[in-house]
Amino acid sequence: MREIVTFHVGNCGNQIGRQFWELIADEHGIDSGGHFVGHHQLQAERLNVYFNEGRNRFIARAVCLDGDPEGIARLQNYPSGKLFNPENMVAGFSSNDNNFAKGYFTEGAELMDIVLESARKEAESCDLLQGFQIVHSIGGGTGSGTTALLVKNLAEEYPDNLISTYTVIPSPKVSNIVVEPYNSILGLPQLIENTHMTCCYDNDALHDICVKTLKLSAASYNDMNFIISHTIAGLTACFRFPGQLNSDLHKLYTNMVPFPNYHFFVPSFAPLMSTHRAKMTKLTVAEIVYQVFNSNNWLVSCDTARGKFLTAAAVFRGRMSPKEVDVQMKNVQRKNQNYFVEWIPNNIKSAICDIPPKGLKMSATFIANITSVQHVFHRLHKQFDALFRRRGHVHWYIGEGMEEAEIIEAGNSVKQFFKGYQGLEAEKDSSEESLLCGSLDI
Ligand SMILES: Nc1nc2c(ncn2[C@@H]2O[C@H](COP(=O)(O)OP(=O)(O)OP(=O)(O)O)[C@@H](O)[C@H]2O)c(=O)[nH]1
Ligand SMILES: [Mg+2]
Repeated sequence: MREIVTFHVGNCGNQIGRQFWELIADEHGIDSGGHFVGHHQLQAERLNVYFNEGRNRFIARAVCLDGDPEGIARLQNYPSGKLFNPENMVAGFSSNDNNFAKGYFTEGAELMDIVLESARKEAESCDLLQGFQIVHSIGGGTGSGTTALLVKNLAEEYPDNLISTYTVIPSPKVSNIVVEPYNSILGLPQLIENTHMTCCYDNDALHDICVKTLKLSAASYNDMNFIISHTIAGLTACFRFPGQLNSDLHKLYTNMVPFPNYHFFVPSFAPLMSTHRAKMTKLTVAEIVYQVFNSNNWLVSCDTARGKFLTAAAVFRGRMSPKEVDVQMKNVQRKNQNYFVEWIPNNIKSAICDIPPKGLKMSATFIANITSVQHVFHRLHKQFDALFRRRGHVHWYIGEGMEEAEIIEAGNSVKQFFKGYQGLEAEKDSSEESLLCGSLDI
């Protein structure tokens, strides 16, 4: 069996991570005590990809870390807390105060030996480890700094394994922590260099989905995490249930990433509808396909019509006709040929997993390696630049041993990175200019 080790880092990582495990435990028939109570062979067949089998019960193969001990205590106090191995719960003495430098150089760094030791134990007990997945927010001190350090160490120690991250991007619509652009810009270079796949979850887009699409009165973390954890469960359904396409991290990596550094994915999920609309809408394959390509369902704020798809993958869940899926997906590609780079043939892969998520008859999760993701980096860099030009708040970072030159270097490397996306788009023919302000024809 090809196993995956999961890390939750910081408050956000642990909240979303917990919800992810609750969802997949339920899908595999594991109760909160870790006992298998499922009714179907399919639920058990690939359980070992994510769960360790202990004496009479299954345990999440997860390492949960947070500078803040209360975050870890909270996690353990949930009914699902028993799914986790207490030896893999790593807490510091206090939060890293929204400071990348604390998470990377000082307080977070002190936890790294314990974290890596837990990871080693997990990796050694695997039959054939395929890689790691990390859930975190790049805005927090622990989520940015300690994740960056973790990724660096994992890349050095496990050069043959893949590292994927589920990365929450900060937005002023959701958080008022002024130094988040610093943390993001300082954390991104490690993600660019040392991870293989990064699925971005932009709180800006998630906020708008909650308020505008789902018509909720406000966007709470719980609501946003519900969407995020469902897309992680959707994407990993191919790893967790039998099937051929994108059935492990390596296959997904091969299909999705044409150039190693350009591995930042924009996810979308369907169905996403207000309760009112859900009552009026018949859920069909056509509706699901319409929604995943609709930028209102994209979990990153970027204009789909201002980019090109390098690659994409969709995971449909539920009982549906494969032919219908194929027809609908081909239809979108045919109508929007100009939005797909022509030099990667068959660049959208669709997999179908018969088992729908709980409470739905069908769903789809989609990830796009699309050049418009650059706009998120651009946005973060702009916010960073406005602060850094005035050296605002820099002393917090210098005080933890960072040098100004390191901040400058991180800023330059992110800038260079997002300019690289423009190079990938450069082949656009001029006839596309008229489409720039439009949207995909679905
Ligand atoms: N979507 C989502 N975003 C969150 C959640 N919790 C925090 N965030 C966002 O993540 C950023 C803060 O990161 P945290 O995870 O709270 O910080 P941390 O990693 O624990 O780091 P420190 O507390 O500074 O040590 C902000 O941009 C928040 O808006 C969550 O549960 N869901
Ligand atoms: Mg915290």
